[in-house]
Amino acid sequence: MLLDKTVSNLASKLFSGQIVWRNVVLLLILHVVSLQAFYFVLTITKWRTLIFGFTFGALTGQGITAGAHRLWAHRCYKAKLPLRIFLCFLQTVTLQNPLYEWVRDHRVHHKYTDTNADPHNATRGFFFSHMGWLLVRKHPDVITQGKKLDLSDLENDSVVMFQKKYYKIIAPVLSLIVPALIPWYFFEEDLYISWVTTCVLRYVITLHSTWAVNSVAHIWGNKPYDKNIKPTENIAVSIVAYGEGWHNYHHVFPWDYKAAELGNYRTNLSTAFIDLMAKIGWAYDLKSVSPEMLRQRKMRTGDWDY
Ligand code: ST9
Ligand code: ZN
Ligand code: ZN
Repeated sequence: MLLDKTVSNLASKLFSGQIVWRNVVLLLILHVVSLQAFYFVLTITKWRTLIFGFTFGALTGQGITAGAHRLWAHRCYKAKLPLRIFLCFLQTVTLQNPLYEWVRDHRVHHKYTDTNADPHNATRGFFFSHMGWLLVRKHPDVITQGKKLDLSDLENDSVVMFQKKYYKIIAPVLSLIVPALIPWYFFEEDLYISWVTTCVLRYVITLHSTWAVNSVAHIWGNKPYDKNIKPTENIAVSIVAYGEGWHNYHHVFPWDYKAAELGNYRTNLSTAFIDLMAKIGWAYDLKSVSPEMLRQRKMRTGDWDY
């Protein structure tokens, strides 16, 4: 069923000339090289390179979750300048579009979830919502509705606007060159092995962890807060995406800095990070939902059949 939908979606795009072949080719190369990187990881990559690649990659994930998502897209909390710079740096390394664009697409996703105006509309099937949406032209409704959004908070944020202005230069350098130099210089790692591990494999893993929120957590899982929408609660996604898989909750209460009702730190590493930042005073005004509001909403729209 899902496969049928994917194949027919792809076929109709193919014949209407809407496939963006540049992206198809780039993502294909990226995935083929990442398979080679995986083989190296199992055989010849130095353990220090692995530790560096894993730790650095894991940290950059916070640039998406605590940064692009909870700070900039939803304004769940406020952050002082050093934290905004740090999160912007991490998000830049993930090479997932400038914050301005990332946030704009995400806001339109929330406002028009799973309709034509949603960039990764999950009613178009698993593959489309996962990565297919980056391989084809956007539905015109995404652009029309996106242009109506208020993005003045981003336009007034010097960190976001600086990144937007220089993104095409700084992002490839920070994401695809600098990380490879570290194991090469400090651990005498072979430069190519260092590159495929710390740049290509790291990038592919972060992309799929992020994309899983739009695909897996819009298809599989339960709906304790609103049974009438597609987003679900999915623990596997929460683990790989630092707490962003409690997605039924998140779509109902997008302003909650925890993006979850319960979510201990193990399944919500972004909440752990934001709490830590609040302790040192770099994050403040953390917003969350009151138990009473939560109870009422669950009673009204929650799915009690699971
Ligand atoms: C990537 C992003 O992967 C992933 C985001 C996922 C979000 C998930 C969120 C879930 C929660 C957080 C989870 C975190 C988990 C983290 C785990 C960590 C361990 N509104 O875009 P164009 C305008 S990126 C208003 O070219 P096309 C636009 O301004 C990966 N306007 O559309 C422009 O106008 P103008 C790397 C909009 O031609 C015009 O429309 N990147 C909007 O249809 C054309 O824009 C890639 O792979 C809007 N929403 O092309 C591909 N959108 O000219 C990058 C557009 O006036 N993208 N406009 O400026 C592309 O190549 C293209 O965008 C395209 C569409 C081919 C996809
Ligand atoms: Zn969603
Ligand atoms: Zn969101």
